[in-house]
Amino acid sequence: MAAAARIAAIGGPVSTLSRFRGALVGAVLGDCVGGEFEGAEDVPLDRVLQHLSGLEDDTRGDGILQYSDDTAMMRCVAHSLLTRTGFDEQDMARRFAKEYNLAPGRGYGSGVIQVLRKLASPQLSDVFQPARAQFGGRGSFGNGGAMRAAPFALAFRNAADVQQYSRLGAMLTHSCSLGYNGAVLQALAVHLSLQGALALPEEFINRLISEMEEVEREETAQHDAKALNLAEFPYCTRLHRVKELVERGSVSIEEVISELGNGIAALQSVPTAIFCVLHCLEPREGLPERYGGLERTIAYSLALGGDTDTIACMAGAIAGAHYGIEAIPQSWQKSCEGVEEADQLAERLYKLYCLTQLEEDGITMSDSNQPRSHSSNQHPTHTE
Ligand code: R7I
Ligand code: MG
Repeated sequence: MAAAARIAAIGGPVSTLSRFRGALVGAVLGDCVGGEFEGAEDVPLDRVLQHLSGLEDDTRGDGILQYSDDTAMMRCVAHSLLTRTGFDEQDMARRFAKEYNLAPGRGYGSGVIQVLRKLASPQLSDVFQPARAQFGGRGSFGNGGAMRAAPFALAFRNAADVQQYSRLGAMLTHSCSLGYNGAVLQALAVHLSLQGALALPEEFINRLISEMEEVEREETAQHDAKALNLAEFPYCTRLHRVKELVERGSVSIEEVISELGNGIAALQSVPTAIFCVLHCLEPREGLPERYGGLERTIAYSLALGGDTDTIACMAGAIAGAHYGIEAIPQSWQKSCEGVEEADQLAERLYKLYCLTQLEEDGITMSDSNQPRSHSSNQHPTHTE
């Protein structure tokens, strides 16, 4: 293991830039590597390890594992935040539609395709409207908003902005609160991880629970939970379960799946991804000793089966923000399409992030450098 990776593995200092790069590269890696087992019900650990050791084979060529809709949409989010130096719903919606049009075969969810087609219409003025029409007017609860949420944590410095804009960004396709609150939770987890909060895992999960308590107190969240026959505060309930499972330490794959889920719904995958990261902070039986925490997290996410690419993508972003880019094996990076671009986007988002620090410190910069909202409709309502 390289010296920097060793330092990251033992929890030593990881630079903020390294964390930014780790977050986006980790997400792309999880998506590409996880595609192999997407939808599989039973994934033996041996098969996961065989798949991962195949990445170390130099003769297989670069970029052989292609990314899916998770990365395709995450790229759109990052490009939009950078180009508009903040959130601009029109620009982001246009990019989603254009990307889908250019490469429709990336494995998009069957419902979201209708939204992306409508977003392509030049006549459309309210870009949140197509998402509101989904699933009989309730909106999607899929994990498509959460899978692309990481760049919001890199673009905005404070938790309130991360929450507000990750929510709006998700609402372009997912207007059910279970869908967009999954994106808020994922963005908050990356936000905390970028700040080194995983060094104290219990505080990390407690912070997420208390933030989500506020988020889920909202009337729409309460209403949606009831309409879908879920417990009140569904994300908080799952996060408490995550905490219990982490505290227990030894837990079977079957228990994790039955307690947290491994499905395409955001509620059945975002808390699961957070669990994967927390569980793999320590070495785990069955995983090679030479693996660092990032490798363990990705391998473990794949072994859960189900929506493996998306769970590994989300876990990869949170873990990558914790361990930093140096912890991600070069051979793994080389095997995945889109890693280089993700790395460049992370560096550019880091520069934007640093500029806002200067702003906050009172050093005047041009207005155009400050992340902000271009949103004309910051709080879209749920009525048509
Ligand atoms: O959420 P979304 O973008 O899909 C993302 C997933 C990721 O795993 C990707 O890797 C890709 O594989 O798909 O797409 P949606 O179509 O909005 O939601 C995904 C699926 O969740 C839908 O196709 C439905 O099966 C289900 N779903 C719902 N079913 C019933 N009622 C989402 N919302 C509802 C609902 O309200
Ligand atoms: Mg998926």
